[in-house]
Amino acid sequence: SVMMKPQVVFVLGGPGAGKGTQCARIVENYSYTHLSAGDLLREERSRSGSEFGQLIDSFIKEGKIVPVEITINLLKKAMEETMKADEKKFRFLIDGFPRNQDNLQGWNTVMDGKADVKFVLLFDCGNEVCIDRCLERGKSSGRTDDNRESLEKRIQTYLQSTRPIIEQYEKQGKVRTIDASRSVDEVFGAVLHKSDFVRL
Ligand code: UP5
Ligand code: MG
Repeated sequence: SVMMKPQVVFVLGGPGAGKGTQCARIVENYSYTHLSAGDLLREERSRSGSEFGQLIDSFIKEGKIVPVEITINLLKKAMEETMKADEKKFRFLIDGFPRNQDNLQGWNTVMDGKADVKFVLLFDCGNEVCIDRCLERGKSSGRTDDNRESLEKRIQTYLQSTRPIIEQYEKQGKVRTIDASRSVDEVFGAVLHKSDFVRL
């Protein structure tokens, strides 16, 4: 049998914009696998024997973007393992990546010719909405970056480093922008309207 080339949708948007929530909804309805770069980094941080635990921990708290060598290996491994377990699972939502020029270069270097990026799904909402959602979640999430100090830094990183990446994809006509400030159901309705996900 022939291995399919991974088909990728990058899912971007500010901290707390609802990337993870909407990816979960998409996965319930369509044959996509959700890979959150942040979740993979948090898993790697807590893996005993990881040589990167300390580094990841401090970068996340500071809202800084981890060097791509670490992130791309986690993503590549997760994609390979998914496809190895089930060759029909070659469609991926890659959530929270690429976040800066280093990420984009790393992706292009490692994945060149090995995956197709179909489009970027952008969850767009104001900084205040982002901050409020993360602070609310912070009451129970246990995430070390759901506090006001880290959030200010995450927002700055998003504006300074991630927005320019989104603009590059916009120039290629690859960005589908969703108003993420509405309810979860309304946002998901807009996702369905703007995307052409393949039914299960
Ligand atoms: N919520 C969701 N949708 C809602 C709606 N429509 N109305 C009301 N509430 C809504 O949602 C956040 C919260 O809001 C939840 O409580 C939810 O119920 C509610 P969620 O779906 O989790 O939003 P999401 O966009 O996924 O928020 P997240 O905090 O995960 O975004 P970040 O981009 O900040 O976090 P991520 O995990 O991607 O990255 C964390 C850190 O890891 C980064 O800051 C960085 O340090 C590091 N990182 C890298 O270095 N490299 C990478 O490639 C990726 C991450
Ligand atoms: Mg998330």
